[in-house]
Amino acid sequence: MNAQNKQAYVFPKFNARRSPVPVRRYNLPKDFVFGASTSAYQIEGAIDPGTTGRGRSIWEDYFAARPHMDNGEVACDHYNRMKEDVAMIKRMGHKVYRFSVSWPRIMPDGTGAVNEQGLKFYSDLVDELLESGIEPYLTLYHWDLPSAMEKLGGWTSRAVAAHFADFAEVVLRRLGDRVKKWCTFNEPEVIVAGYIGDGLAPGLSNPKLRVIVAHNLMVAHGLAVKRIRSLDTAERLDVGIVVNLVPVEPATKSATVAARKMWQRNYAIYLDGIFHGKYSQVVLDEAAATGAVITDEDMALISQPLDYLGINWYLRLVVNRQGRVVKLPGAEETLMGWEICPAALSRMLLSMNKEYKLPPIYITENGAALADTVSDDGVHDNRRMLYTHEHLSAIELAIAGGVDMRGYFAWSLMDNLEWSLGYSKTFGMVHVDRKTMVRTVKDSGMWYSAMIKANKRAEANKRAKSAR
Ligand code: PNW
Repeated sequence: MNAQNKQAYVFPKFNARRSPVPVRRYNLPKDFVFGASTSAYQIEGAIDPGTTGRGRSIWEDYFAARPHMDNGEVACDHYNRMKEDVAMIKRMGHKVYRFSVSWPRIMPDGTGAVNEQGLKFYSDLVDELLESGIEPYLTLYHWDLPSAMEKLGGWTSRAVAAHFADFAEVVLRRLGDRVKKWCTFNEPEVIVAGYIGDGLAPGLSNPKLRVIVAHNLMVAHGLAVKRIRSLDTAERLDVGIVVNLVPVEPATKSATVAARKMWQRNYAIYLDGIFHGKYSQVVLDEAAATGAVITDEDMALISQPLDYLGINWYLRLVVNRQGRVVKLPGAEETLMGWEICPAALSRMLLSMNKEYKLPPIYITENGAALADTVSDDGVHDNRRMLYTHEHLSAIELAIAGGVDMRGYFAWSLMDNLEWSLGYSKTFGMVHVDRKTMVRTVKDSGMWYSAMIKANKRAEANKRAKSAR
């Protein structure tokens, strides 16, 4: 297919006056930004080293060992449709776009030689975004580790942490003149899952690695932050990290201790390291039992000040006194089996704000895998529209309670490779036809777009009034 006959994207009609979900102005701070997130491996495709110069990642290894699964060979073919995709994002009215760069695309062996073709792809993407009035939010690592790095021990290895900082420098030297928002890691907790046994690359299942990998990732984060700040342009840049947080709520009062421990062990470990400069006792006990080495020097690296915190929010968990997850009667779930519970997002943000001295916060991912209705007149997904509205309302509540929230990114811009779950779990606000690759903005995407416009208009009116 050449560029001319490629039908890029479809915008069905959407009548905001008939919308089942309100298109309204939320009470948000001025300059609050709206956009969507993606990640390199989930959308790019073009993983063939012969034509792209890209190196192999642990996900090719993972899928090679599991040939029955969907894989990332084509994904959304974004590598070949980047310009059309940016045009679509612009037309949707998004002001920001969060994406990740692929380490093996930029440095095929993880260290040493740089693949200019790969680096240029991201440089072109950034130019295209800026020319379209969209601010890029760049994530350095969203799970596609070069295979060569896994051979060194992957995220159990300090050498890999050091190579990561070098990789960060390569990207920064090329894009640091245009990208202002930098993120080291996406979801350390889920990266750890790939080592302790939860169906993600590299596909290990050794529970003893939990704290070792978690801590090493935080050291890698610290090294990268330090490196970025040491480079000339660094004062102008905002550097942060993205963590996935799942509040653990007690089913009964007697489950309070169990709930707290699970939260500390899996999620607060990152917040404690970054914002308190020390881990909780549960984590320290596990570190001692599994041989994780944690020094004061490490903790100083990890707790360097950040310009922002990104939070990916999908679900809450409820546990009983034994610390086992229970389902509450009436709980509504997505196709991932994740409970839809926006109230828990407000509660979590408000309680975190008391417990930590937090920098500005972005919700860097939030969304739902749901069954969409694809028809001739569009792709209907009322529940996703409502889900987004409910979560924005939850954020509004947190803001009213004093939390410094700066933006919201929907997960995801478009239907993509949901890792080991393949293409069946669709989170997009844009539908992607798996055969033709044609993008169709779903009703939720049209609603989101109308909502962004309404909020921008309200903001402009407010400014005009205060100027008078
Ligand atoms: C995130 N959990 O992963 C990732 O950043 C995306 O790449 C992914 O597609 C998206 O969420 C949807 O899964 C998560 O179990 C994986 O809590 C697991 C969890 C949360 C986020």
